[in-house]
Amino acid sequence: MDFTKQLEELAINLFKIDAVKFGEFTTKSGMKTPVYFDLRVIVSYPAIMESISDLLYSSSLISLEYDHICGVPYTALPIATLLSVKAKKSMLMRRKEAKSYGTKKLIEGHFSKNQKCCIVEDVVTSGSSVLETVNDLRKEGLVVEQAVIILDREQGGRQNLEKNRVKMMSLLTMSELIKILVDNNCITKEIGVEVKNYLNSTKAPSVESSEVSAVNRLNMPYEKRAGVSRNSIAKQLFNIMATKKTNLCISVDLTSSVQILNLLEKVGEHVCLVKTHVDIIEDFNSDFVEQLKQMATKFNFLLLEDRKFADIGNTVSLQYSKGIYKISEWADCVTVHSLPGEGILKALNSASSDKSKGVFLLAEMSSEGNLITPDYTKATVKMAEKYPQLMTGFVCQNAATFDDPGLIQLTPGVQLEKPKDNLGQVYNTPEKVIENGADVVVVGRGIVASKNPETEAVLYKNILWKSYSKRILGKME
Ligand code: 5BU
Repeated sequence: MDFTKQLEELAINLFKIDAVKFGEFTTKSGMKTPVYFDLRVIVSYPAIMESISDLLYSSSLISLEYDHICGVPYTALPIATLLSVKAKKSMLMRRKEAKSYGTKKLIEGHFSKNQKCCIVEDVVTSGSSVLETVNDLRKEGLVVEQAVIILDREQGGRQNLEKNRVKMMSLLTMSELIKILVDNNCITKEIGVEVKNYLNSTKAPSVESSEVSAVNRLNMPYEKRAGVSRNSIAKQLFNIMATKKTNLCISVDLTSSVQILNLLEKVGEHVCLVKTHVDIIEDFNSDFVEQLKQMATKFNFLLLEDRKFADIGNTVSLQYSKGIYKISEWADCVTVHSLPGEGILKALNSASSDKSKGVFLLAEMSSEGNLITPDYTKATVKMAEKYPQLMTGFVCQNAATFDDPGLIQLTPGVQLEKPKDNLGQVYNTPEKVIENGADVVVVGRGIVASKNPETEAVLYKNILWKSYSKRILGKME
Protein backbone atom coordinates (compact mmCIF):
# COMPACT_ATOMS: atom_id res chain seq x y z
CA MET A 1 0.00 0.00 0.00
CA ASP A 2 1.36 3.44 -0.75
CA PHE A 3 2.23 5.89 2.00
CA THR A 4 -0.73 8.25 1.52
CA LYS A 5 -3.21 5.39 1.46
CA GLN A 6 -1.70 3.83 4.58
CA LEU A 7 -1.80 7.20 6.37
CA GLU A 8 -5.42 7.68 5.40
CA GLU A 9 -6.29 4.24 6.70
CA LEU A 10 -4.49 4.99 9.96
CA ALA A 11 -6.43 8.25 10.44
CA ILE A 12 -9.74 6.42 9.91
CA ASN A 13 -8.74 3.61 12.26
CA LEU A 14 -7.76 6.09 14.98
CA PHE A 15 -11.23 7.56 14.68
CA LYS A 16 -12.85 4.09 14.78
CA ILE A 17 -11.08 3.03 17.98
CA ASP A 18 -11.94 6.36 19.71
CA ALA A 19 -8.34 7.51 19.85
CA VAL A 20 -9.70 10.73 18.36
CA LYS A 21 -13.04 12.04 19.56
CA PHE A 22 -15.23 15.01 18.69
CA GLY A 23 -17.48 16.87 21.15
CA GLU A 24 -16.69 19.29 23.95
CA PHE A 25 -13.62 18.54 26.03
CA THR A 26 -11.20 20.32 28.37
CA THR A 27 -7.46 19.68 27.93
CA LYS A 28 -4.82 19.18 30.66
CA SER A 29 -3.83 22.82 30.35
CA GLY A 30 -7.46 23.93 30.84
CA MET A 31 -8.34 24.83 27.24
CA LYS A 32 -11.74 23.98 25.77
CA THR A 33 -11.48 21.86 22.66
CA PRO A 34 -13.92 20.31 20.16
CA VAL A 35 -11.49 17.48 19.46
CA TYR A 36 -9.70 15.17 21.83
CA PHE A 37 -6.99 12.54 21.46
CA ASP A 38 -6.34 9.59 23.66
CA LEU A 39 -3.71 7.49 22.01
CA ARG A 40 -3.26 5.30 25.07
CA VAL A 41 -5.87 2.94 23.60
CA ILE A 42 -3.66 2.01 20.65
CA VAL A 43 -1.86 -0.66 22.70
CA SER A 44 -5.03 -2.76 22.35
CA TYR A 45 -4.64 -2.78 18.54
CA PRO A 46 -1.42 -4.43 17.36
CA ALA A 47 -2.16 -3.77 13.69
CA ILE A 48 -2.48 -0.03 14.37
CA MET A 49 0.70 -0.07 16.46
CA GLU A 50 2.48 -1.73 13.58
CA SER A 51 1.12 0.71 11.05
CA ILE A 52 2.14 3.75 13.18
CA SER A 53 5.67 2.47 13.62
CA ASP A 54 5.98 1.59 9.91
CA LEU A 55 4.83 5.05 8.90
CA LEU A 56 6.99 6.91 11.43
CA TYR A 57 9.98 4.88 10.38
CA SER A 58 9.58 5.35 6.65
CA SER A 59 8.53 9.00 6.79
CA SER A 60 11.13 10.33 9.19
CA LEU A 61 13.44 8.04 11.16
CA ILE A 62 14.93 6.48 8.06
CA SER A 63 16.34 9.84 7.00
CA LEU A 64 17.66 10.93 10.41
CA GLU A 65 21.04 10.42 12.03
CA TYR A 66 20.88 9.37 15.67
CA ASP A 67 22.26 6.85 18.17
CA HIS A 68 19.28 6.37 20.48
CA ILE A 69 15.51 6.61 20.56
CA CYS A 70 13.67 7.89 23.62
CA GLY A 71 9.90 7.92 24.04
CA VAL A 72 8.17 10.60 26.10
CA PRO A 73 6.55 8.72 29.00
CA TYR A 74 4.13 7.01 28.95
CA THR A 75 1.92 6.83 25.83
CA ALA A 76 4.81 6.96 23.38
CA LEU A 77 6.90 4.27 25.11
CA PRO A 78 5.47 1.24 23.25
CA ILE A 79 5.83 3.06 19.92
CA ALA A 80 9.42 4.00 20.78
CA THR A 81 10.10 0.34 21.58
CA LEU A 82 8.78 -0.81 18.22
CA LEU A 83 10.81 1.86 16.44
CA SER A 84 13.97 0.96 18.31
CA VAL A 85 13.62 -2.67 17.18
CA LYS A 86 12.70 -1.70 13.63
CA ALA A 87 15.55 0.81 13.26
CA LYS A 88 17.96 -1.45 15.19
CA LYS A 89 18.87 1.51 17.39
CA SER A 90 19.14 1.38 21.14
CA MET A 91 16.42 2.83 23.29
CA LEU A 92 16.69 5.09 26.33
CA MET A 93 14.00 5.41 28.94
CA ARG A 94 13.40 8.55 30.94
CA ARG A 95 11.95 8.19 34.42
CA LYS A 96 9.46 10.80 35.45
CA GLU A 97 10.95 10.76 38.96
CA ALA A 98 14.48 9.67 39.89
CA LYS A 99 14.43 6.41 41.84
CA SER A 100 14.68 6.88 45.59
CA TYR A 101 16.74 3.69 45.96
CA GLY A 102 19.84 2.34 44.26
CA THR A 103 21.25 4.43 41.45
CA LYS A 104 19.42 7.73 41.20
CA LYS A 105 19.31 7.59 37.45
CA LEU A 106 16.81 9.63 35.46
CA ILE A 107 17.76 8.00 32.18
CA GLU A 108 17.92 4.22 31.85
CA GLY A 109 20.02 2.55 29.18
CA HIS A 110 23.63 2.75 28.06
CA PHE A 111 24.86 5.91 26.34
CA SER A 112 27.81 8.28 26.17
CA LYS A 113 28.03 12.05 26.12
CA ASN A 114 27.48 13.81 22.79
CA GLN A 115 25.57 10.89 21.29
CA LYS A 116 22.43 11.87 19.48
CA CYS A 117 19.00 10.97 20.73
CA CYS A 118 15.76 11.20 18.77
CA ILE A 119 12.53 11.78 20.71
CA VAL A 120 9.28 9.94 20.01
CA GLU A 121 5.92 11.37 21.13
CA ASP A 122 2.27 10.74 20.34
CA VAL A 123 0.55 14.14 20.36
CA VAL A 124 2.13 17.60 20.64
CA THR A 125 0.10 20.62 21.78
CA SER A 126 2.42 23.12 23.52
CA GLY A 127 5.48 20.88 23.33
CA SER A 128 6.14 21.10 27.08
CA SER A 129 6.11 17.32 27.67
CA VAL A 130 8.63 16.79 24.90
CA LEU A 131 10.80 19.57 26.37
CA GLU A 132 10.80 17.95 29.82
CA THR A 133 12.28 14.82 28.29
CA VAL A 134 14.69 16.84 26.11
CA ASN A 135 15.85 18.67 29.22
CA ASP A 136 16.69 15.51 31.16
CA LEU A 137 18.52 13.99 28.19
CA ARG A 138 20.54 17.16 27.59
CA LYS A 139 21.49 17.29 31.28
CA GLU A 140 23.16 13.92 30.73
CA GLY A 141 25.19 15.33 27.84
CA LEU A 142 23.11 13.85 25.03
CA VAL A 143 22.48 15.88 21.89
CA VAL A 144 18.76 16.18 21.21
CA GLU A 145 17.66 17.98 18.07
CA GLN A 146 14.89 15.84 16.57
CA ALA A 147 11.44 14.75 17.63
CA VAL A 148 9.20 12.47 15.59
CA ILE A 149 5.58 12.57 16.57
CA ILE A 150 2.31 11.05 15.45
CA LEU A 151 0.07 14.09 15.56
CA ASP A 152 0.73 17.84 15.57
CA ARG A 153 -2.25 19.75 16.97
CA GLU A 154 -0.82 22.86 15.26
CA GLN A 155 -1.22 24.99 18.35
CA GLY A 156 2.29 26.32 18.84
CA GLY A 157 4.14 23.15 19.85
CA ARG A 158 6.29 23.15 16.74
CA GLN A 159 7.40 26.75 17.42
CA ASN A 160 8.06 26.07 21.11
CA LEU A 161 10.23 23.12 20.17
CA GLU A 162 12.07 25.09 17.51
CA LYS A 163 12.84 27.81 20.06
CA ASN A 164 14.52 25.07 22.03
CA ARG A 165 16.39 23.79 19.00
CA VAL A 166 14.30 20.68 18.49
CA LYS A 167 13.03 20.01 14.98
CA MET A 168 9.70 18.24 14.90
CA MET A 169 8.55 15.83 12.20
CA SER A 170 4.92 14.76 12.40
CA LEU A 171 3.01 11.96 10.70
CA LEU A 172 -0.20 13.96 10.64
CA THR A 173 -1.17 17.52 11.37
CA MET A 174 -4.59 18.23 12.78
CA SER A 175 -5.71 19.82 9.49
CA GLU A 176 -4.61 16.77 7.50
CA LEU A 177 -6.43 14.46 9.90
CA ILE A 178 -9.63 16.50 9.73
CA LYS A 179 -9.51 16.53 5.94
CA ILE A 180 -9.18 12.75 5.77
CA LEU A 181 -12.03 12.27 8.24
CA VAL A 182 -14.33 14.66 6.36
CA ASP A 183 -13.43 13.18 2.96
CA ASN A 184 -14.22 9.72 4.25
CA ASN A 185 -17.49 10.76 5.90
CA CYS A 186 -16.31 9.96 9.42
CA ILE A 187 -17.26 13.47 10.56
CA THR A 188 -19.46 16.13 9.00
CA LYS A 189 -18.13 19.12 7.13
CA GLU A 190 -19.60 21.32 9.90
CA ILE A 191 -17.53 19.59 12.56
CA GLY A 192 -14.51 19.93 10.29
CA VAL A 193 -15.09 23.68 10.00
CA GLU A 194 -15.65 24.02 13.74
CA VAL A 195 -12.34 22.29 14.47
CA LYS A 196 -10.55 24.42 11.86
CA ASN A 197 -11.93 27.63 13.41
CA TYR A 198 -10.91 26.43 16.81
CA LEU A 199 -7.38 25.73 15.56
CA ASN A 200 -7.11 29.17 14.02
CA SER A 201 -8.27 30.93 17.16
CA THR A 202 -6.65 28.91 19.95
CA LYS A 203 -2.96 28.60 20.47
CA ALA A 204 -1.37 26.75 23.35
CA PRO A 205 0.37 29.13 25.73
CA SER A 206 4.02 29.71 24.99
CA VAL A 207 5.95 27.32 27.21
CA GLU A 208 6.57 29.09 30.50
CA SER A 209 10.10 30.25 31.17
CA SER A 210 10.33 28.15 34.36
CA GLU A 211 9.71 25.01 32.32
CA VAL A 212 12.14 25.97 29.64
CA SER A 213 14.87 27.69 31.62
CA ALA A 214 16.65 24.52 32.58
CA VAL A 215 16.36 23.29 29.01
CA ASN A 216 17.87 26.21 27.34
CA ARG A 217 20.44 28.92 27.95
CA LEU A 218 18.34 31.23 25.79
CA ASN A 219 15.67 31.57 28.42
CA MET A 220 17.98 32.05 31.40
CA PRO A 221 18.64 35.60 32.61
CA TYR A 222 22.26 36.77 32.55
CA GLU A 223 22.50 37.06 36.33
CA LYS A 224 21.60 33.38 36.70
CA ARG A 225 24.07 32.37 34.04
CA ALA A 226 26.83 34.21 35.92
CA GLY A 227 26.25 31.67 38.68
CA VAL A 228 27.02 28.70 36.40
CA SER A 229 30.02 30.16 34.55
CA ARG A 230 33.34 28.52 35.21
CA ASN A 231 35.40 31.30 33.63
CA SER A 232 35.76 34.41 35.77
CA ILE A 233 35.55 36.79 32.76
CA ALA A 234 32.27 35.22 31.63
CA LYS A 235 30.95 35.64 35.19
CA GLN A 236 31.99 39.30 35.25
CA LEU A 237 30.54 39.97 31.82
CA PHE A 238 27.17 38.39 32.69
CA ASN A 239 27.06 40.49 35.87
CA ILE A 240 27.96 43.70 34.05
CA MET A 241 25.21 43.06 31.50
CA ALA A 242 22.64 42.45 34.22
CA THR A 243 23.71 45.55 36.17
CA LYS A 244 24.08 47.99 33.26
CA LYS A 245 21.18 46.45 31.35
CA THR A 246 23.13 46.27 28.14
CA ASN A 247 24.40 43.41 26.00
CA LEU A 248 25.98 45.69 23.43
CA CYS A 249 29.65 45.32 22.54
CA ILE A 250 31.17 48.11 20.53
CA SER A 251 33.85 47.26 18.01
CA VAL A 252 36.11 50.33 17.97
CA ASP A 253 37.69 49.78 14.57
CA LEU A 254 39.41 53.17 14.42
CA THR A 255 43.05 53.82 13.63
CA SER A 256 43.89 56.59 16.08
CA SER A 257 44.02 56.23 19.85
CA VAL A 258 42.48 59.69 20.38
CA GLN A 259 39.51 58.81 18.18
CA ILE A 260 38.97 55.60 20.14
CA LEU A 261 39.13 57.29 23.53
CA ASN A 262 36.82 60.11 22.40
CA LEU A 263 34.31 57.59 21.12
CA LEU A 264 34.42 55.56 24.33
CA GLU A 265 33.84 58.69 26.39
CA LYS A 266 30.52 59.00 24.54
CA VAL A 267 29.36 55.38 24.38
CA GLY A 268 31.12 53.78 27.38
CA GLU A 269 28.09 53.86 29.67
CA HIS A 270 25.98 52.00 27.10
CA VAL A 271 28.20 48.98 26.48
CA CYS A 272 29.28 45.91 28.42
CA LEU A 273 32.30 45.07 26.29
CA VAL A 274 34.72 47.00 24.06
CA LYS A 275 36.29 45.07 21.22
CA THR A 276 39.59 46.26 19.79
CA HIS A 277 41.91 45.43 16.90
CA VAL A 278 45.03 46.99 18.37
CA ASP A 279 47.11 46.19 15.30
CA ILE A 280 45.19 48.81 13.28
CA ILE A 281 46.02 51.67 15.65
CA GLU A 282 48.75 53.84 14.14
CA ASP A 283 49.87 55.52 17.36
CA PHE A 284 49.52 52.60 19.76
CA ASN A 285 51.45 53.20 23.00
CA SER A 286 51.40 52.29 26.67
CA ASP A 287 49.74 55.55 27.62
CA PHE A 288 46.77 54.63 25.43
CA VAL A 289 46.53 51.28 27.20
CA GLU A 290 46.48 53.02 30.59
CA GLN A 291 43.69 55.35 29.50
CA LEU A 292 41.74 52.47 28.01
CA LYS A 293 41.97 50.56 31.28
CA GLN A 294 40.87 53.64 33.26
CA MET A 295 37.93 54.07 30.99
CA ALA A 296 36.98 50.41 31.46
CA THR A 297 36.95 50.95 35.22
CA LYS A 298 35.10 54.26 35.02
CA PHE A 299 32.30 52.90 32.79
CA ASN A 300 32.39 49.29 34.01
CA PHE A 301 33.03 47.45 30.75
CA LEU A 302 35.47 44.68 29.81
CA LEU A 303 38.09 44.66 27.05
CA LEU A 304 38.18 42.10 24.24
CA GLU A 305 41.13 42.09 21.86
CA ASP A 306 39.85 40.55 18.63
CA ARG A 307 43.27 39.11 17.80
CA LYS A 308 41.99 35.87 16.23
CA PHE A 309 45.07 33.90 17.19
CA ALA A 310 45.67 31.11 14.68
CA ASP A 311 49.18 29.71 15.05
CA ILE A 312 50.95 26.90 16.90
CA GLY A 313 50.77 27.10 20.68
CA ASN A 314 54.33 28.36 21.18
CA THR A 315 53.94 31.27 18.76
CA VAL A 316 50.56 32.20 20.18
CA SER A 317 51.85 32.34 23.74
CA LEU A 318 54.51 34.83 22.51
CA GLN A 319 51.97 36.84 20.50
CA TYR A 320 49.74 36.96 23.57
CA SER A 321 52.21 38.34 26.06
CA LYS A 322 55.16 39.80 24.14
CA GLY A 323 55.79 42.28 21.31
CA ILE A 324 54.58 45.86 21.43
CA TYR A 325 50.97 45.09 22.32
CA LYS A 326 51.46 42.84 25.40
CA ILE A 327 47.83 41.80 25.06
CA SER A 328 47.83 39.59 28.15
CA GLU A 329 48.52 42.62 30.36
CA TRP A 330 45.37 44.55 29.55
CA ALA A 331 42.81 42.49 27.59
CA ASP A 332 40.25 40.65 29.70
CA CYS A 333 39.63 38.25 26.83
CA VAL A 334 40.79 37.45 23.30
CA THR A 335 39.39 35.73 20.20
CA VAL A 336 41.04 32.52 19.05
CA HIS A 337 40.74 30.21 16.02
CA SER A 338 40.37 26.49 16.67
CA LEU A 339 42.02 25.72 13.32
CA PRO A 340 45.53 24.91 14.65
CA GLY A 341 44.15 22.40 17.19
CA GLU A 342 44.08 22.13 20.94
CA GLY A 343 47.66 23.38 21.45
CA ILE A 344 46.44 26.93 21.00
CA LEU A 345 44.15 26.63 24.04
CA LYS A 346 46.80 24.82 26.03
CA ALA A 347 49.21 27.69 25.32
CA LEU A 348 46.79 30.40 26.40
CA ASN A 349 45.71 28.41 29.42
CA SER A 350 49.24 28.09 30.69
CA ALA A 351 50.38 31.61 29.74
CA SER A 352 51.30 33.34 32.96
CA SER A 353 49.26 36.44 33.58
CA ASP A 354 48.59 38.59 36.64
CA LYS A 355 44.95 39.01 35.73
CA SER A 356 42.01 36.75 34.95
CA LYS A 357 41.73 35.82 31.31
CA GLY A 358 39.17 34.46 28.91
CA VAL A 359 38.89 33.07 25.40
CA PHE A 360 36.19 33.39 22.79
CA LEU A 361 36.72 30.56 20.33
CA LEU A 362 35.60 31.16 16.74
CA ALA A 363 32.99 28.53 15.92
CA GLU A 364 31.38 30.45 13.04
CA MET A 365 32.01 33.64 11.09
CA SER A 366 29.68 36.30 9.72
CA SER A 367 31.40 36.74 6.38
CA GLU A 368 30.02 35.48 3.10
CA GLY A 369 31.57 32.29 1.72
CA ASN A 370 33.68 31.57 4.80
CA LEU A 371 35.06 28.03 4.83
CA ILE A 372 33.79 26.96 8.25
CA THR A 373 31.62 23.81 7.99
CA PRO A 374 29.10 22.40 10.52
CA ASP A 375 31.62 19.69 11.44
CA TYR A 376 34.30 22.31 12.10
CA THR A 377 31.87 24.19 14.36
CA LYS A 378 31.05 21.01 16.29
CA ALA A 379 34.70 20.06 16.66
CA THR A 380 35.44 23.59 17.91
CA VAL A 381 32.83 23.30 20.66
CA LYS A 382 34.19 19.88 21.58
CA MET A 383 37.75 21.20 21.76
CA ALA A 384 36.68 23.80 24.31
CA GLU A 385 35.30 21.21 26.72
CA LYS A 386 38.70 20.45 28.21
CA TYR A 387 39.30 24.11 29.15
CA PRO A 388 36.23 25.20 31.11
CA GLN A 389 38.13 27.74 33.20
CA LEU A 390 39.62 29.43 30.16
CA MET A 391 36.51 29.56 27.98
CA THR A 392 34.40 32.73 28.06
CA GLY A 393 32.33 31.61 25.10
CA PHE A 394 32.10 31.22 21.34
CA VAL A 395 31.97 33.68 18.48
CA CYS A 396 29.10 32.27 16.46
CA GLN A 397 25.87 33.04 14.64
CA ASN A 398 23.53 30.23 15.76
CA ALA A 399 21.90 29.21 19.02
CA ALA A 400 22.37 25.52 18.26
CA THR A 401 26.17 25.86 18.36
CA PHE A 402 26.41 25.15 22.10
CA ASP A 403 24.20 24.53 25.14
CA ASP A 404 26.25 25.41 28.23
CA PRO A 405 24.48 28.39 29.90
CA GLY A 406 27.73 29.42 31.56
CA LEU A 407 29.27 30.28 28.18
CA ILE A 408 28.60 33.42 26.13
CA GLN A 409 27.54 33.62 22.48
CA LEU A 410 29.28 36.64 20.98
CA THR A 411 27.76 37.57 17.63
CA PRO A 412 29.22 40.11 15.17
CA GLY A 413 27.73 41.13 11.82
CA VAL A 414 24.97 43.42 13.08
CA GLN A 415 23.64 46.59 11.55
CA LEU A 416 20.27 48.29 11.18
CA GLU A 417 21.20 50.23 8.09
CA LYS A 418 22.21 47.67 5.45
CA PRO A 419 22.33 43.89 4.79
CA LYS A 420 26.05 43.72 3.84
CA ASP A 421 29.18 45.72 3.08
CA ASN A 422 31.13 45.42 -0.17
CA LEU A 423 33.89 43.21 1.25
CA GLY A 424 31.90 40.14 2.29
CA GLN A 425 30.50 41.18 5.66
CA VAL A 426 26.89 40.01 6.14
CA TYR A 427 24.62 41.86 8.56
CA ASN A 428 21.62 40.74 10.58
CA THR A 429 19.29 42.94 12.58
CA PRO A 430 19.70 43.17 16.38
CA GLU A 431 16.36 41.36 16.89
CA LYS A 432 17.38 38.51 14.60
CA VAL A 433 20.73 37.82 16.27
CA ILE A 434 19.17 37.75 19.74
CA GLU A 435 16.63 35.26 18.39
CA ASN A 436 19.57 33.27 17.00
CA GLY A 437 21.08 32.99 20.46
CA ALA A 438 23.41 35.98 20.71
CA ASP A 439 24.23 36.95 24.30
CA VAL A 440 26.64 39.77 23.54
CA VAL A 441 26.17 41.57 20.24
CA VAL A 442 29.02 43.25 18.38
CA VAL A 443 28.29 46.43 16.48
CA GLY A 444 31.09 48.28 14.71
CA ARG A 445 30.42 50.64 11.83
CA GLY A 446 26.68 50.71 12.65
CA ILE A 447 27.69 52.97 15.56
CA VAL A 448 31.26 54.07 14.86
CA ALA A 449 30.57 55.40 11.36
CA SER A 450 27.28 57.08 12.26
CA LYS A 451 26.83 60.84 12.58
CA ASN A 452 25.93 60.62 16.23
CA PRO A 453 27.51 57.52 17.81
CA GLU A 454 25.98 58.10 21.22
CA THR A 455 22.38 58.29 19.93
CA GLU A 456 23.05 55.24 17.77
CA ALA A 457 24.57 53.27 20.68
CA VAL A 458 21.48 53.99 22.77
CA LEU A 459 19.26 52.85 19.91
CA TYR A 460 21.11 49.53 19.50
CA LYS A 461 21.29 49.05 23.26
CA ASN A 462 17.54 49.51 23.67
CA ILE A 463 16.53 47.21 20.82
CA LEU A 464 18.94 44.53 21.98
CA TRP A 465 17.82 44.69 25.60
CA LYS A 466 14.17 44.56 24.65
CA SER A 467 14.77 41.51 22.44
CA TYR A 468 16.75 39.79 25.20
CA SER A 469 14.01 40.57 27.77
CA LYS A 470 11.43 38.99 25.49
CA ARG A 471 13.65 36.00 24.92
CA ILE A 472 14.09 35.17 28.60
CA LEU A 473 10.32 35.19 29.01
CA GLY A 474 10.13 32.61 26.21
CA LYS A 475 8.12 35.01 24.10
CA MET A 476 10.30 35.19 21.04
CA GLU A 477 8.08 35.01 17.96
P1 5BU B 1 31.18 45.92 11.64
O1 5BU B 1 31.66 47.27 11.37
O2 5BU B 1 29.93 45.88 12.55
O3 5BU B 1 30.99 45.11 10.38
O4 5BU B 1 32.38 45.23 12.46
C1 5BU B 1 32.34 43.91 12.92
C2 5BU B 1 33.55 43.60 13.75
O5 5BU B 1 33.47 42.24 14.19
C3 5BU B 1 34.87 43.71 13.01
O6 5BU B 1 35.83 44.19 13.93
C4 5BU B 1 35.23 42.30 12.62
O7 5BU B 1 36.62 42.09 12.62
C5 5BU B 1 34.57 41.48 13.69
N1 5BU B 1 34.07 40.15 13.23
C6 5BU B 1 33.10 40.03 12.27
O8 5BU B 1 32.59 41.01 11.74
N2 5BU B 1 32.67 38.79 11.89
C7 5BU B 1 33.17 37.66 12.43
O9 5BU B 1 32.72 36.55 12.09
C8 5BU B 1 34.17 37.81 13.42
C9 5BU B 1 34.59 39.04 13.80
BR1 5BU B 1 34.83 36.30 14.20
